[in-house]
Amino acid sequence: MLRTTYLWMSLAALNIFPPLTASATCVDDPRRRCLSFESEKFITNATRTRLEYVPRGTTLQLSDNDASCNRPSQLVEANLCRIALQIDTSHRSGITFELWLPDDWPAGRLVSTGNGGVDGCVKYEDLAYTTGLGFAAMGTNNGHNGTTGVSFYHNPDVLEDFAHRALHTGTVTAKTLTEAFYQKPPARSYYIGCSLGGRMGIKGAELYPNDYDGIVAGCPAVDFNHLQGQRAMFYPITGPVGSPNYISHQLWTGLIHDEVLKQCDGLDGVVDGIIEVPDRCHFQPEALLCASDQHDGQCLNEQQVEQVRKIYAPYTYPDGSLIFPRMNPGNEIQAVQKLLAGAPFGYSQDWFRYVVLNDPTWDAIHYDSSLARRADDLNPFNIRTYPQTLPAFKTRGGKIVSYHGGQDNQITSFNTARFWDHMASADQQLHDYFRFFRVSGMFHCNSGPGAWAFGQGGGAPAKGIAFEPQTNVLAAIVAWVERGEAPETLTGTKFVNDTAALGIDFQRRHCLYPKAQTYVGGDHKEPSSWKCL
Ligand SMILES: *[C@@H]1O[C@H](CO)[C@@H](O)[C@H](O)[C@H]1NC(C)=O
Ligand SMILES: *[C@@H]1O[C@H](CO)[C@@H](O)[C@H](O)[C@H]1NC(C)=O
Ligand SMILES: *[C@@H]1O[C@H](CO)[C@@H](O)[C@H](O)[C@H]1NC(C)=O
Ligand SMILES: [Ca+2]
Repeated sequence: MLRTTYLWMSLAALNIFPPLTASATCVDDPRRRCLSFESEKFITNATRTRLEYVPRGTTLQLSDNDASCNRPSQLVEANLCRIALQIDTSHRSGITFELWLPDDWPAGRLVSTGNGGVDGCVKYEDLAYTTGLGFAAMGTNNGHNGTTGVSFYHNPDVLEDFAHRALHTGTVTAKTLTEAFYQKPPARSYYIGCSLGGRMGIKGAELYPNDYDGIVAGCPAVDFNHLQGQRAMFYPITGPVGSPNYISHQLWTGLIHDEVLKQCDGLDGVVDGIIEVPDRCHFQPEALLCASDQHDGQCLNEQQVEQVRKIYAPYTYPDGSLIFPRMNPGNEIQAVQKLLAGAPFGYSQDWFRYVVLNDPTWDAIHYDSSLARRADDLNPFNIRTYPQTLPAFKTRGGKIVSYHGGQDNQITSFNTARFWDHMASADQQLHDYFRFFRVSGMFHCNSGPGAWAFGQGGGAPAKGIAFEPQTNVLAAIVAWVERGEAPETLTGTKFVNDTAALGIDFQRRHCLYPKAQTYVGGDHKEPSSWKCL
């Protein structure tokens, strides 16, 4: 600050700029500080691609962003300095790096944001969300542009960026530049991400324990190689659209989903479209088997029942050992869009084509479990991300909060429970630094019939709820790191019609795993009608 003021005074003394009124000077200072910041000088092998001062309320046009990222513009929620660099990570790879530095930075918090799928897309919505809360915020393209994995093909350096290096490079760079810009280092460093981004957070704790004080790792894609195998499994089971015994979208959404709810919704004592405790739901598809004289199309034949049974079963190798836990029942309406669409699942197909098999023509219909083993044996750059202990992260006082929706349609929540159990089996005190909340009635990372909005980012509504540890997961990790207040529950909010402006429909206090949400009577929309037992 002193340096900028001095610079400004000396430039003014040289009469380079026209005279300004006192108030104009105030408004102008942050802009000037921003536009004179030569970020690239602090970083090896970096090229500046953007430096702009962005006032709150600006809609940034992201016209050079890869179209497949589907982020053409972003509303900015704070006055900030936007810095973009291109940073080499090797002679044939690099990251697109964005750092947004708000004018007001009272708490000195830095947050790094994650990516999704197999993508290379900066989550601009998370940069906007967190800078709106006063964080300095960083995001990268994870080493490549766009939503496919084609860039991995014959370029292990791009793959290494994706596995761990892009985020770490971005985080270290962000720390350096944040300190240079504000003339003081970040007081705390956080991470927020979901799905692949959840895996990135856990990988950070595993490989770079000093990067973050607090990590929000939503619906994490941990045990990544097996996850890609499991998600490739569905297409050979369903076959392409129109295959013999193909189960149509209509049957999934109209018949099977309704039957899942019929069997499982009420198990928690309240028929509300939400399966509170998915562990208790063991869907029996034979209930839908056609009677011998039934010809109305609202039933399944034996082969279809067998398909559904396979789809909901734990995924195992031929010897019976587990590859990946079973899917979440109740996700059908969303799952038919991708995993059960009678088409290859893009992320898995890309992973096998461009990483595991090096064969861009490989047809995902030929997937079988031997390829899950092959992927996990290959395990490039240890992307697996399935640690049993995180000793260095724990020792330095790092904290992790994870959450996972109980009706997830892309990564089963049973895997996050398995992961937490896996770590708990090596550390009786795991809750001291790693807490997992099961969010009932949430699909993948957001949306669903449950109380699913809790400040997780990714465009989820957060304005209608307080930035408090009870109701906002980012506030929860901050409170845990900065004040030692460990979260006991995570209150989710269901907005009317999922629209914050329409007000709150209901809230629910999601339980700290392994506690289970339990109805104790009264209006089911009241949080007090439920207890974590
Ligand atoms: C990715 O896109 C950015 C623009 O958003 C561009 O500057 C960069 O060169 C691209 N990177 C690659 C590897 O194509
Ligand atoms: C940075 O650039 C120098 C000089 O071109 C090169 O020797 C070095 O390998 C580069 N480092 C990285 C990480 O790309
Ligand atoms: C709820 O949202 C749907 C879909 O966005 C919309 O068609 C409908 O009008 C909304 N209803 C209300 C009450 O706002
Ligand atoms: Ca229910």
